[in-house]
Amino acid sequence: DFVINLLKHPVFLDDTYTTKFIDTTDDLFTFAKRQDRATRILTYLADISVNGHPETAGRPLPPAQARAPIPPAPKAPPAPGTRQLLEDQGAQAVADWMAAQTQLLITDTTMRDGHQSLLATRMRSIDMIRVAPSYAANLPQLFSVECWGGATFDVAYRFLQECPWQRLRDIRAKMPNLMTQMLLRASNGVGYTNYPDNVVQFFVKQAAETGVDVFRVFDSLNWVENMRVAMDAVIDSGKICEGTVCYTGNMLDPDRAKYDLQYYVKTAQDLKAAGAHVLGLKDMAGLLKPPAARILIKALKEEVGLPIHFHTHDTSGMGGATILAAADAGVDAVDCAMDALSGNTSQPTLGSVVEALAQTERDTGLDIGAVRAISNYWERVRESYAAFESGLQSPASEVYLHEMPGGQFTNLKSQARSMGLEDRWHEVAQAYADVNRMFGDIVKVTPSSKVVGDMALMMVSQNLTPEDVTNPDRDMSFPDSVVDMMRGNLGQPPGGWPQAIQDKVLKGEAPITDRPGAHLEPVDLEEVRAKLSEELDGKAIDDEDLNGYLMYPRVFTDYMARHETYGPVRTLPTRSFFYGMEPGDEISVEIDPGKTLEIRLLTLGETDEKGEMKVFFELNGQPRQVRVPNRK
Ligand code: BTN
Ligand code: 3PY
Ligand code: ZN
Repeated sequence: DFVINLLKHPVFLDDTYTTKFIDTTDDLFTFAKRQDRATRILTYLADISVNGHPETAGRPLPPAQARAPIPPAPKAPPAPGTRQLLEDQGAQAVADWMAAQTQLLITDTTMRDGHQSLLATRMRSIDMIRVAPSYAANLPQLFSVECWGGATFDVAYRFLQECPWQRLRDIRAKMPNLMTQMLLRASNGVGYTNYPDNVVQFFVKQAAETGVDVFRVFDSLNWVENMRVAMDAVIDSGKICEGTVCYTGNMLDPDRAKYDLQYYVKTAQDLKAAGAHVLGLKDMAGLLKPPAARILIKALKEEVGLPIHFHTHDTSGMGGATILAAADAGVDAVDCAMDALSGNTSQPTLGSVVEALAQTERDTGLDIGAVRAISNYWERVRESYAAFESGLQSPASEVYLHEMPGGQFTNLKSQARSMGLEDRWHEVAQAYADVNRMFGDIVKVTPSSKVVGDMALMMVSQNLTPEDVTNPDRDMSFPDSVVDMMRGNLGQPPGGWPQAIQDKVLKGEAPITDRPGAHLEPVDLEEVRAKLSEELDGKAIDDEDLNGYLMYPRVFTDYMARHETYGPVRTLPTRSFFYGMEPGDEISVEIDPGKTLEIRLLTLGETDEKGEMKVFFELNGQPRQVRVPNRK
């Protein structure tokens, strides 16, 4: 029946359909027991209302008196911004313009790193899309809005039951004058492992097409050799390639001479030679101190000659000072998060940087009133995510000991909690530092940071000292991620891996020392597409879905299966998504532009002998009931 409906449908006949068409065209499903989207959404709401959401169980609740977030009204039609410059004149013109500016350019990271670092990456698309028009209208001077990549890609599928590509497409459409920005882990794509070259190329091409303008490309060991495939793909797409060096260690400390000024200048020069339009300086843990920033930025400006975009985290509480020092030294652009999602493991506070530089030659040109109004929106949004707050109470200088990235810190802490190690957190921090030293002092950022974290947790949980781990006479098995990294599968750190620990981990197996991608066969994309389509009952697989599958096969197919049951739950308000509804509650859900469901929960019925509960709704004024298992 479905196939007949599909074959007869006018959109199908004129060949413009995709999987999105099937998902958004209910009349294809009117034949059968297969449920329409409204019923699927009611099923989801009933299930969460009866059983709760597994991710918020036992976690702090949003404040009882919390009010719905209302995005600030757009003050004017969006003025032309960086996006127009990119579209009209291309990537190099944007880079030239950046370098010629006197104002300090600002990237807002709230929609990516801000919530990745404070709320375990759990922010839902609807909360971003609703405020995107306010950004476009009221802050057209922003350099870019970081809203994609990093951990947001898999978390969207895995935990939020939404399509990351759709998020990108929607944000892009609502901010036609601002450049969107993503974080790309070079050959590791948006995953934790090295992908075949053609998968990386296919992913970049799709991201550019769906809506990314600026690609911040980094490698988790700063190995430029392993960044070229991704960088070339970005350059070929016509978008901006921000070739990025990660900052680690302590540049002014002679005992950490591996990462000294010369190291950064040389790596930056290599990135320029590899074709970067802009130099990214990524201080993922927030280790760059103000005096070192002055020296480093000045040297990079003079000796490399690319415009510089600086990223840091405020874990130490010193991030704002480092930004001001970098601004003094001539940095071109910096990353900040909107006030309500800034500070601690997130980026420094956007409004405060705007205020600090107002009436100086580096005045950002941003309207501080507009910043505050948008931040007030985020403040209310944040309340709905109380379950994902880390409980971190203050900045801490301990970050200079452990050097954990801001995006990993709260994550590792909750992993430690789930292993019963929360009250030994400071030991985990010390072990993390010890592991770094054992591994030869490496850059720690996804995925290398995850490897260090895995090893640190193992040491604390098994009460192992660094001497135990390095002792060649003491046999032990290492976490898979450690073995994989020592095999060379994340690439090479400067100077290679320390021989003794590598030998111990690999137990005689020979590592690779060239690019991991050189050992991976290209994937036959059409063959994978056909197999996936078959696995999904003949569903048409477009390039976005195929890319999702290539990055995360299981995560993607699990998502698709749940999508069959629950429908477009991305359109639910965040409160209802995580907590369901109470009898008497009423919500509006726009499942398509102009197509709104008015949903009211009437009552929860009895649980029957099969353990199922009947849940009574009113849907657009009509009574509807659905049955869901009562698992309580
Ligand atoms: C809807 O809102 O109706 C659809 C939301 C779910 C996204 C589907 S699932 C796979 C496919 N890929 C997309 O980008 N969107 C659809
Ligand atoms: C990521 O790769 O997700 C990061 O945020 C690294 O800092
Ligand atoms: Zn970051």
